[in-house]
Amino acid sequence: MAIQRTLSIIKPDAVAKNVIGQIIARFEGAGLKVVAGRLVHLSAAEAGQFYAVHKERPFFKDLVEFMISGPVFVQVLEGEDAIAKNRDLMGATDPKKAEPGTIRADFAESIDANAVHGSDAPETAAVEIAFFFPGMNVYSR
Ligand code: IDP
Repeated sequence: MAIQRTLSIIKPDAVAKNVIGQIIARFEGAGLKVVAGRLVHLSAAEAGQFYAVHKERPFFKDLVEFMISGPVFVQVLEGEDAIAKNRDLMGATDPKKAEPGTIRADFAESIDANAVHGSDAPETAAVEIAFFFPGMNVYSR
């Protein structure tokens, strides 16, 4: 299996709960490395651009409002099969349907406030990483 990079976002609900470290510990425990990371408070334009793929969906406005409701922690995770591994650790989009022991089962309240984002494919990972970390700000280690 190849070494991959994926974009992970710890969303405003989880940042407000002060569980950034606990969530990162899940990634590290599964063998993923944080190779870039920072807190950012998105503007509505940035959140809308990031989630542009969903702009026709009925939940788009609520999603953007939620994503700008407080700071988020954006990070790049690197490791074997990082994209799928991160998605497995996150659990299902709706925390009520997420497997016990997943990040969303343990830290998320609702499908709107669901603690984390993770890229879903190599193409989206590349675009999403470049969105937050253009240029030289990602370090392999
Ligand atoms: P994902 O985050 O598990 O990849 P996506 O389908 O890409 O899920 O949706 C992006 C985000 O939009 C979700 O994490 C969730 O916050 C929100 N979302 C998705 N579906 C719904 C819905 O049916 N109602 C409300 N919010 C939704």
